[in-house]
Amino acid sequence: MDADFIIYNIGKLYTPYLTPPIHGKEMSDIQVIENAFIAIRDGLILDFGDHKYKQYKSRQTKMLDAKQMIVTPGFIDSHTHLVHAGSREDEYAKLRSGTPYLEILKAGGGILGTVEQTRKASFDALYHQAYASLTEMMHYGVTTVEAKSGYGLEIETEVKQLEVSKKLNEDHPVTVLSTYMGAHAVPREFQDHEEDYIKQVIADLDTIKTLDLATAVDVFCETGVFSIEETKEILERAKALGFPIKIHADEIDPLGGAGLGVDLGATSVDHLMAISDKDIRKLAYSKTVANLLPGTSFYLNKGYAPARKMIENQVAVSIAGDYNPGSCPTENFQFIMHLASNKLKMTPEEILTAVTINPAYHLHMDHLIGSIAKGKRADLVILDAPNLNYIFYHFGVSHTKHVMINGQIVVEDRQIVRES
Ligand code: IZC
Ligand code: ZN
Repeated sequence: MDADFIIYNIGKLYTPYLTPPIHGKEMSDIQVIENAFIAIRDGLILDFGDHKYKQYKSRQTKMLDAKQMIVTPGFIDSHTHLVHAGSREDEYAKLRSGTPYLEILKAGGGILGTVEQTRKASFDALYHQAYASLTEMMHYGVTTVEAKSGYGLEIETEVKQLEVSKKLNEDHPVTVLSTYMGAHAVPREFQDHEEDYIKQVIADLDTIKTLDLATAVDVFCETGVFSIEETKEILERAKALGFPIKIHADEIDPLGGAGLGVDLGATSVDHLMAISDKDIRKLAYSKTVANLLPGTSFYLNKGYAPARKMIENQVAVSIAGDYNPGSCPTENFQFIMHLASNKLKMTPEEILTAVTINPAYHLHMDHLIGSIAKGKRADLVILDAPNLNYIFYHFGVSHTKHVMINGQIVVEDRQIVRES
């Protein structure tokens, strides 16, 4: 069968190949093919390997010489707060001088400041700001992004945010998956009667379901935000409606959100800087993926999640960027991957698993993306590096040479060639 596109002369092709969730020690198990090719047809991978690709070549086939560079599956950023208005550089000085993140929120700033701006922002303003961030992420090799709502904290703005994500998914080459996060903070107007806000979120879940605007539901389970009991109440309703669920868990205080996530069958539990040993053991061999966000530890100058302990205990780990205006204002996913290496002490192979097949699994997308496999989507990154180790060692820059999404080149020679 003829290919539409062939990438040839690949120095080394790296891909996970085991069935996810890939736990602990198996995360190092990566397939490496030298002098490889990938043949693509109708946006999907037709074949790949180190044998001859000539059989797939016709006069119409587009050819891309990878010039001995390396190729990996497109990176999946499985935790972002992509759609929001404004920025919070005024808080940066406070954070730097030691004011805790939760104290800023308690004083009515932080998330609530972004809520105020997002409520006021037009659909177009939100769309353009998020569009530009998405393009920046794509430049770093990200081909799928999860985007949470949670800056409305009332149904109109939550719907506006989710509709922006939906339109971005339609217009932008990057795949955008939406998560409803009405339980991101308690809005100012409910500060004295938080229980009514929980009721509101639970009622709004029905609306989100009816409008089909989200593929998952998330809750910020943290001191001063939502307790374990409140998180459970909201997520049990979400589950009853058929939503996959996830939790911002044990980020600052060890409340036990990770353990709750396993009990409820969450697809992922995210952050986990303060996770207990008991909850690490609960996560071991489970279907709940530990989604670690080292960029947040870096920016907030906090401790890092105990990734090595999790991997040694057979937890399935993924890594995400957490792009947001308050605790991780960067779209540089390759820097996040460097932090996973330098601070979480993960190996290059573990990190590759953690940014491809494991996030694909917890986003329920592993049948389509997350590895280089026949029949999967041709979402690929060609990196200007001699081997996988190099991209973690040479940090702070983008190693991306070309990016392909759905069989189309979207970044060519470091330039964005297709934005929509
Ligand atoms: O806007 O501060 N942690 N949510 C939970 C965030 C960070 C986003 C923000
Ligand atoms: Zn988050």
